[in-house]
Amino acid sequence: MSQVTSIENTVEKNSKEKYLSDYQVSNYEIDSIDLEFELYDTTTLVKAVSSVIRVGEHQQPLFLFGEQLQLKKLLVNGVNHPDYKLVKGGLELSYLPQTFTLEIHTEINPQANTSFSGLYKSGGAFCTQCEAEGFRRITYYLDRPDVMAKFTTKISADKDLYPFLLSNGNPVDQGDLDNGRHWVSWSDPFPKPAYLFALVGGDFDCLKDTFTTKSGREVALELFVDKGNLDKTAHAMISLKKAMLWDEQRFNFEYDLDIYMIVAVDFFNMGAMENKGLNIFNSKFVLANAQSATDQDFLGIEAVIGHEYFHNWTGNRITCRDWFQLSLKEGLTVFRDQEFSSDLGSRSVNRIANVKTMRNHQFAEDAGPMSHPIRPASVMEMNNFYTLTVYEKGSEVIRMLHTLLGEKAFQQGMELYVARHDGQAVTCDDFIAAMQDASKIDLTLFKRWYSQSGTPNVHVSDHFDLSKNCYQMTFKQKTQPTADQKIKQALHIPIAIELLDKQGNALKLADNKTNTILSLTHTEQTFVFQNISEKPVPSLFRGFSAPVKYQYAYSDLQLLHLMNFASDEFSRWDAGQTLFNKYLALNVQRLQDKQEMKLPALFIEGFKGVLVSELLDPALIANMFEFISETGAMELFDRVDIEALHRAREFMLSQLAMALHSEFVTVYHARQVAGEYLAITADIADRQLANLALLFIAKADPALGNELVVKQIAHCNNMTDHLAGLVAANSASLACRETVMQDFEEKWFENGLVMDKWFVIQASQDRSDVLDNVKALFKHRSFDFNNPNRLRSLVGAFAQNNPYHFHAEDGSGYHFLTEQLIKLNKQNPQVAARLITPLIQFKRLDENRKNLIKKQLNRLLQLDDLALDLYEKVSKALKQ
Ligand code: B3K
Ligand code: ZN
Repeated sequence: MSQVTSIENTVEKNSKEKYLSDYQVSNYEIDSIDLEFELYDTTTLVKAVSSVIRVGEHQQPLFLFGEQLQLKKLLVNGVNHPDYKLVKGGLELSYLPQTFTLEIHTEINPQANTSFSGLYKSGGAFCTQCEAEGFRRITYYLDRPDVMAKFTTKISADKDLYPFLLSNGNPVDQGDLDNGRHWVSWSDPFPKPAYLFALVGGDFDCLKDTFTTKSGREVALELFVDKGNLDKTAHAMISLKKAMLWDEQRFNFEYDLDIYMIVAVDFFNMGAMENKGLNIFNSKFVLANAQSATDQDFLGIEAVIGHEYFHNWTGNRITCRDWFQLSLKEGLTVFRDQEFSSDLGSRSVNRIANVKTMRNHQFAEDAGPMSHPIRPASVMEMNNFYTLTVYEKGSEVIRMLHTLLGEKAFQQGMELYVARHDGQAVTCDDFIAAMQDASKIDLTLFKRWYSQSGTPNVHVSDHFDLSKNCYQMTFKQKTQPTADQKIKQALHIPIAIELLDKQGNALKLADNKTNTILSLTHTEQTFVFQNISEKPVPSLFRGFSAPVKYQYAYSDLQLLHLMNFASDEFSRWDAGQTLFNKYLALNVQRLQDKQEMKLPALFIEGFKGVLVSELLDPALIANMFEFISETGAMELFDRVDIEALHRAREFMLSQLAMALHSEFVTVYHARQVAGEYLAITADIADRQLANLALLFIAKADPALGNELVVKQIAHCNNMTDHLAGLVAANSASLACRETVMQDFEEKWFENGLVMDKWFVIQASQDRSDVLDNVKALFKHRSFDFNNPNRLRSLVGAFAQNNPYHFHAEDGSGYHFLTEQLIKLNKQNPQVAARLITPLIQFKRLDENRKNLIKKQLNRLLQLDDLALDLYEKVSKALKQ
């Protein structure tokens, strides 16, 4: 079929941007698709037989998406169909009957697929990644989420090399073939969009278990990992079973197939993928034992296993009509996984972690060139919109709904959503409609959160009238114009508050309650509180009740009051952060004015009170001392002075370290966890606090720090404490640094996931030759440029976690990152487009740095084969 691939048939079809407002229902539907794969490394054959139905009366052609495919055969109702042409991005078929069977044979090359989208090889195994638009790299298809079909899959491959052949749904049959090959067939009874298709072929170790659902059905659970890794699978399996139970108990959602499989692979662009019945995971979010994984890894695994499992209802059973609706499934599923982690562990600690992500990263995205609402209005490359905004801010929007409705009405809304839309591909509006109808709360204004980008600023002022026992609070909201949207309107902002008296008691407000939710719905609004007999200290945005920045003219004493008495632990932490940020800004200013930096005694005293507290959760204490990152702090300034910011932050940490030295030493010893390693909340909290103390001890007293680090590394029975030792040794350049780093490398060089931690430390070092070191590490025996995890831990960590050196005045950091992006542009554009983030968020930098960055971005723009993923970000950044 040579005419098929001839270039004459190729015509331009798409312009670069796609718009939500252009959405049209598909002019054809596909009911079912039967796939057959003959797996070979470089020439895999795919036969796809679909039953297609024309929607309505029209003579329009059928356009099927396809990329990197070789068309081998095309039949309509069993006979050759000459009326087709290959066009850019796909295949166009004309003169089709009303309903027909479409048979398409394609050949693909998994071995050559370095972008890890579609069917590719991870190590020795075949695997797939189809979200968002990877299925079109497998066969020509209506690859859009609102086309939902029943899939069957038959796979054949060499039996020795690929004893396990997996796909979605339930296993049906299997058999042997000639030449040492075998086959397995699968059937998925639930209609699904192509992005949820998955296939795996490989040789694995398998951990098996079962889960009995609330209606008494037994589900087989199978976890596949590379051979030799079975000792690192228990935690993932336990997490899965916890997730299945939790989803039944909290959301009344029961699993629907007879089998649930998870496969861990080493080469994967993101964290994991929720393919129906066959999740594929980055091995980072599966493999863990005490020796190889930290407490944070254990918690991350639990969260991601939960997240992908929760998608079975919020994402798979009910999916997105189009990709602009991505937050429909992602914001909601992140909310659900955050609730899962909070119900299982500490709610406040989880809340703090989520807010850190918002403030340290999402706020910058919302203020940068890629700013978009949680439901974007236009997109060039869909993979660029799996963002902190769609995911994390999307979850904050769901959380605000939860706050406004309360758990009961929220769950009624969920129930109605499922009753209305199970088995459908729907929109964010459909979700809000269900919430509104179930709760009878008007969400018309609230919906604006879906279409407006940017972080609102809320300015709070107050007035107390003693003669009338009356306290008034005035809130003004304003959202600055963003790159994508000039005009901003008022949003519905829920503000959870509490008013504290001088003794630290919460005052009674309406209904005898000590806290309340105010609904800010206008640009400016005043709320009046009667029967207030003294001027209170307001605790604002308790639990981060809205994803906003807010200002109130707190005095230092008021912030200390909140740190001590706010009933919400998050608010205590938040007050500490506000106090820190205030002095950070002041000290930056002092440096710029060539004055001496200062930290008042009351600041130190306030934090001392926290550190020695017997009452506070040790994890909360540790969090109180984990201040805004340098990257996050850049958001606090209109013009950021990289040098001064770095010095001021270091100064403040050193002051705390020196002033509270003996307290840190006491806490360090008091919080040692004895006995067997357990990743349980209480032990995790103690380790977190002890290791935080170690960091401060090393800063103030390197000799003692060195002694403690060496001892800790020699005696610990887990990765958390071992790694914390390395981090302390590096951050304070302790004498043992070289030795402990080398010993670690010797011990772990064969384990890429563990070495990622070591690469991150190398890339995050505060030393003038750090970039040379990073470059040299490209030759390290554990480094592999083709592995996205390795790239993120070396290149990503340098660019993202080491702003002081990445933003070196000579532009060397920018040049280095650009070099890597050029290499990755063709090889793996998705990963490249993730790594570029710190290079496009430059608007707060000085002119010199801005110009250096623009020079590098222009270099990228001039590449003749610049991938759309990078083009979208580079062109938007340069437009700023
Ligand atoms: N849905 C996937 C992410 C797919 C990313 C495609 N570039 C994982 C998740 O959010 O659960
Ligand atoms: Zn998700």
